[in-house]
Amino acid sequence: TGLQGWLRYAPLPAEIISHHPSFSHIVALSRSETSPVYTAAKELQDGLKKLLNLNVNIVKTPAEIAKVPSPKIVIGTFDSFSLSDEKIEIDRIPDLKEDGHWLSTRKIDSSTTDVLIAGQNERGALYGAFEFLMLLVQNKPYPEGHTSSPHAPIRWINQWDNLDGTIERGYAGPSIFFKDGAVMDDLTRVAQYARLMASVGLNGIIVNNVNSHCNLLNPINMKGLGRIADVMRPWGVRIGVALYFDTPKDLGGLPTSDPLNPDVVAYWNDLTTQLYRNVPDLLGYLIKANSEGQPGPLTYGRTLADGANLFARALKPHGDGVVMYRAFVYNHHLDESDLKNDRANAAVEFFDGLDDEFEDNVLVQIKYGPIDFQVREPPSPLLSRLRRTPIILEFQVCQEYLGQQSHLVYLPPLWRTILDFDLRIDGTPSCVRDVVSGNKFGWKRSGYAAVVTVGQDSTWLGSHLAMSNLYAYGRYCWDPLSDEVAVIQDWTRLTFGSHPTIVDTITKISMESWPAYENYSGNLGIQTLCDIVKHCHYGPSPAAMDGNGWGQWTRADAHAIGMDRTVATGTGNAGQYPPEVAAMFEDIKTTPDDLLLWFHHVPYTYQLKSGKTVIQHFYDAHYEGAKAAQTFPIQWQALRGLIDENRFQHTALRLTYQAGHSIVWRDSINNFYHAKCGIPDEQGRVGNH
Ligand code: GCW
Repeated sequence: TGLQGWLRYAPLPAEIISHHPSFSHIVALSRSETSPVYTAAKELQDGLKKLLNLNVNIVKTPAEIAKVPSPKIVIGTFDSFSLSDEKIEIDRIPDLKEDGHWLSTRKIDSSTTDVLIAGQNERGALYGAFEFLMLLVQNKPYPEGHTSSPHAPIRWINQWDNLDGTIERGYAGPSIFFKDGAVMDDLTRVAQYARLMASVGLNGIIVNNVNSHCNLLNPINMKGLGRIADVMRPWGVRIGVALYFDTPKDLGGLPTSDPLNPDVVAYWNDLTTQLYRNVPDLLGYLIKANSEGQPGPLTYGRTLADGANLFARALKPHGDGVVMYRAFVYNHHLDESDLKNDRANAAVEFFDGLDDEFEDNVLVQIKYGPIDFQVREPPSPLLSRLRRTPIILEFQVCQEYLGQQSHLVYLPPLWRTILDFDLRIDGTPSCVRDVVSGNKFGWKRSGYAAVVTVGQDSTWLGSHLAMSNLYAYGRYCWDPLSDEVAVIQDWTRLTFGSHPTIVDTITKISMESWPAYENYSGNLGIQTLCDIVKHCHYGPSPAAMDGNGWGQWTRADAHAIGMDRTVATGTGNAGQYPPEVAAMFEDIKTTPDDLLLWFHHVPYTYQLKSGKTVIQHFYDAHYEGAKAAQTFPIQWQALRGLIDENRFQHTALRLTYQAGHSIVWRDSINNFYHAKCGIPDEQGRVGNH
């Protein structure tokens, strides 16, 4: 029951069906059966059958088209509309961006109306078809002359799949892409994944883990990658790959992988030519280098720009392929005894002075926060530093530090803290979303990537409710000003149905989920207090958040807690932001409470703006968070009988587990800090178990 995700097309009630025209034909203005326009026509055909019980034929040759009676649906690009007899007044339609679409109707007579769906390109037409279907499912009115364009051109997914079929940070079974060192023979699930992506406007995917392997580009896998691209292309999804920097040495047998060595350059050029033979519309290369043990240009005494440009030049002769060079470069053997050491400083330090050094097809891919997908972080300061080099902002849909799909955490409210943050670059309005879209600095190509580790599990991510985050990710790439309540309501209606109890319950628990998780996992910007040392990043382990080389620290002792990141007395990280933001974080009085311990080291008795002390806030927040989570399985009971038993039970089990685990979190963390500082809980709850 999970495979269709939010694209279920459950039959509409008879009284609603009777209000819809009985379309008999879909006119696909496309000759090719692998084009996204034709895919759209087939999707419409399938949707109309399931939703309205209509048997609709697809026609595409001019002779057939001429004979088709109304009411019909006509779909194509603006260009194909102009070339056909299906004329529309294009001059009156506002300009659309790449991948944009236009939905409208054409009145034939008093009782007959055609539906028109036009795309700025073929992919745009497919997105228009999905919008039409989603309006239909939700019984929302069909718009007259409605246009929609994406906010950013890059709307991509990063899978962290390994060639052996395992998935790094995957919580839903083995890979749908790879098995035993090679691309899977059966790519049915890959096509279904592309369909889900297309339905929310996602147009690209990097199919393998950033911790890559040289065998990715062996001759057999080159062909396999070609097959993946062929399966996803009809859905308007292009593929790219993550490279292993030492491939010249480890696969090519060269003595070095030095990016300036002519043999290395020739090797990558050749490999790239071969790859383009199999994937002619390759998106490009994603690079994790000099990070967490990966080799990279610094290994050979070269700069990060030398490394990026090596691949950029290899790609250039073949098309519009880009290098996505990750900013996630840091020393993971950092010495905590040095109070100046700070992993949060690493990205700006490593990329300092490189803004003018990259080829024009290099983008820097930056995680949303300076550390690593924590429950709350300020935006990465590097987001304010690059002007010439466009960026990709990296989110994480798989909830590595956020309960790994065993906890419901609806992510858009967290994403909005980043997207809506005004960096005040040059003292002017600079919301992160406007930097990322390319508007701020006039970049032509920039946008979003999210780590999504779907696997073979029939729920895709390991939990039905976690899929709201994948859906929402697409919606936010398209429109970062989307309302998070409206998005979860849409997803719920599409996934579970429109009954008000269903929509209200799922909306309520989803909206309560991130605040609850923050409350019981790590407050005031102290990070998700999970197990860093065992590397599972799951479950409470506040002790593991110090004394590790990873640089994810709290600096908690018997008296005080938090990282001093000020310029005056700390690591200087606050000073990496533009002046107005730097001043806000430098001063403890203007630092918001929810990031207090991210930027300041304070006694447990420090008084917050709320009037509470830090330690009492900890105690109270952990009780509040766990209390909220206790209500989730109870609220869920309202859905019994309103949705299918299978998804009801599957979700009930997870929410019950979450409720229990939130108590484990609450007590572990409260007892840990109580033991550390000895300050009693004003309400006498902590330490008495
Ligand atoms: O969050 C960390 C993860 C690693 C991951 C790394 C990265 C793929 O714990 O598993 O490696 O980030 O983003 O490269």
